[in-house]
Amino acid sequence: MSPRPVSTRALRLRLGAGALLLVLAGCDYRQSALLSGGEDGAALAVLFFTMLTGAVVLWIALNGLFFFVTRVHTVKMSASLANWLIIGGGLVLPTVLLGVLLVWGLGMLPDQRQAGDGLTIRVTAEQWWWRVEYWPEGAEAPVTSANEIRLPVGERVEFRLDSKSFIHSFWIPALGGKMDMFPGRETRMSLKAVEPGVYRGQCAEFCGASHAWMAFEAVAMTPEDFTAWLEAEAGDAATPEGEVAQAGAAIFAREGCGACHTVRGTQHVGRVGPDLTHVGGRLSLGAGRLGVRLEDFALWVKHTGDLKPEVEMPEYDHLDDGELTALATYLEGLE
Ligand code: HEC
Ligand SMILES: [Cu+2]
Repeated sequence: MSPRPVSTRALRLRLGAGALLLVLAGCDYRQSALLSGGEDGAALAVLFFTMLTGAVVLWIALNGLFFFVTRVHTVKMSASLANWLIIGGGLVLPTVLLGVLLVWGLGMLPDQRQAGDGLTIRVTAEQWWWRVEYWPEGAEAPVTSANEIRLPVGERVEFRLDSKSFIHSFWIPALGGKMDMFPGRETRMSLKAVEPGVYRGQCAEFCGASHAWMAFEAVAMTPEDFTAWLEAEAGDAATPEGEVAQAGAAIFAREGCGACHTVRGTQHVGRVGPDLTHVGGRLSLGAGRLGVRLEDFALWVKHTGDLKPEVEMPEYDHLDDGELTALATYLEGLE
């Protein structure tokens, strides 16, 4: 039996629906600029919806007018009425409307950069990950972390941003606007999260082969949870428990991972890659590339370059499965 012929129209519809599904499959509500988990995001969402509403109203009005004069009221217009329509509708109205929008939009910019309430988070963009330092008010040394931003709700947190070698852009859509990160020049912004939750940030400036894999989790926590978390984050790494984890720690030392990675409380003090002191307590691995299950750690170490093109970490594909499991157990235990 031959398959039922499909009409071109049905085919188009199906293709359209398929394409829409594909686009929607990319949706991650945690990374929506319309979610507004914070004060700044909410202000930008209002701006967006106002502009959207304005655009829809104008579109309907203009098409309505067009329909009216071409189908309903097809008498010839006087030249002076036509002139007034062009001057009023084509020049004065858009100038006034766009002017108001411009002033309103620009007026929001200083708010996005207002001073914080005490906590400063320094973020340096690297290829392709985020070096993160927490500076509570009056601190003499930072608490170093990576690839995750945690912040207390109800407090305005100041971000100081820069970059090691390329231009990147720091963006947590649900919390606020984006800000470029330049090598050798510090930029600033501030964010006030309101709703506790896990949001997603993403580099918003094309920076090379793994740009799309340069993301992070942003966790807005109650102030009490945040204080407890920061205190734990400031502490040294947990000592490996159990034979497998200890074997993993030995492999970590033998393979020279410490040349690039710091694990506080051990002899490993490398600064080329992310601080791994509490890597097991993070929500993602490789700047949002993988999860943090045991398999993810093993996969990362063995297939780094496949997972992230041009990554600045060598691949350890000479390790056998037992060694990889041991290493992964050690890393996962670094909570
Ligand atoms: C030449 C420097 C270098 C060496 C050696 C190195 N790494 Fe890395 N490592 C990096 C860099 C750079 C990244 C960040 C990659 C990215 O996400 O773009 C990274 C990321 C990681 C991450 C993810 C961290 C996070 O915050 O998500 C883990 C885990 C890791 N490395 C483990 C290891 C282990 C285990 C070894 C040894 C077997 C090792 N690394 C050796 C440079 C290195
Ligand atoms: Cu980028």
